[in-house]
Amino acid sequence: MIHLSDQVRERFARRKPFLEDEAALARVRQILQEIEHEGDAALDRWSERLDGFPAEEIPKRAWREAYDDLNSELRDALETSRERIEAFYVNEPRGGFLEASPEGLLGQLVRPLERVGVYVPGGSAPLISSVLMAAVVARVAGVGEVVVASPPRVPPAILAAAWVAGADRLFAMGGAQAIAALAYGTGRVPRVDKIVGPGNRYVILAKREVYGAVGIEALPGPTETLIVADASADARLLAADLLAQAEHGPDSEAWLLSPDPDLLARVEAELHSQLATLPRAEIARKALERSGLVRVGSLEEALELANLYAPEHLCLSVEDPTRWLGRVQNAGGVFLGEHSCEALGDYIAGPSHVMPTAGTARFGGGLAVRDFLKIIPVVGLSSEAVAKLAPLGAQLAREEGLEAHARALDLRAHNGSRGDER
Ligand code: HSO
Ligand code: ZN
Repeated sequence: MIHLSDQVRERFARRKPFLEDEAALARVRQILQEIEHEGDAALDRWSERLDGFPAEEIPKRAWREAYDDLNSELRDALETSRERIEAFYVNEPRGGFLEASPEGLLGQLVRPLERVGVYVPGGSAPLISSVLMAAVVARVAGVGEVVVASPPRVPPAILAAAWVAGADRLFAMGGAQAIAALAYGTGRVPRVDKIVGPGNRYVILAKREVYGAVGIEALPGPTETLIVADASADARLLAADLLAQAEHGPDSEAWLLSPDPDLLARVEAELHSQLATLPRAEIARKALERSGLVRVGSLEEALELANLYAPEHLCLSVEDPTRWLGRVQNAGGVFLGEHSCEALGDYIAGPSHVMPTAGTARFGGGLAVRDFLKIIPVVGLSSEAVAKLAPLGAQLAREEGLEAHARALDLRAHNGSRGDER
């Protein structure tokens, strides 16, 4: 399981979301087309065929009941998670007007989106935290209506989380059919302006296909972590953190990069012993087979490889982690030191755990308030500013060969002296 750095370099450099599965893409396109044209009938047909149930809206009353049925410790944990997400994002710029210049009114109008869809994957582990990690951020941004979609049967804990997050509507529907319904709208499902949230390959392909009809934040998929560790790290904690990501699914990846061969050997032994009692050991083993432990020449090389891989989660389990922060270029989120572990980030630290995967951290960041806003430039210049700028604009227009533009500007340049000419 221990690789050398040059064995992984090529692989790290070639990462991208799985977008080339032709069979899956053909199926997704069929689902999208049918739902766009037939609406609810096609939505129910695909939902029954793929998930065993027609799509259905679950009323808020049921969310409330699910919440009331939770034990009080779990309710407290959910509330604290929500409060910490709110506190983390509340200072990000939100709605309003950003003034660029005092020459009249020149600036940017910041508007929250009217309606967003939050996709929450189903699968063997119902990720209740993912409801909060997207819906609460949308709420903080001031989104008008937050519509959650999750595959049937929706577990009660997901309903309870939607209640705590303050979502507005929830539909039991999953996969490409849920993305289609949110993107195009059906009789029952309202059309949204943007869809956010992670998913499997069908969801990722569907999100990419509907982009344009609707916005998407990114294409988050199977989770992954990359830990950089030096001799100061605790092998037991490292193994626990690797397994915490590996247990998500066989497509997940968990990497440990270290220049210390003794540490790598100790972590390998720890993985074996911790796997022995892990309920999801089979899944974790598969994920670890796709990833693993890597011996690097130095911590510098580890950081270089980490930037190449662009992990969703970069964990720095080294002596003075803050010192290495300056070297981080590509990562969805950074976790400093062996105690600020990724599992804290998954649930309760504050930042949304919806982060870029599959190398997309090269160009995108984690879900945040700005993903739920749009910015509208406003131009309302004073007449002095117009008189000064219009001749310059006219020159540029004539250089482009666009005479009508130039004339429109000429008329403004003389605006101030119109009275005198008469
Ligand atoms: N690690 C996942 C989030 C999650 N973990 C939810 C547990 N529950 C993607 O960041
Ligand atoms: Zn996780």
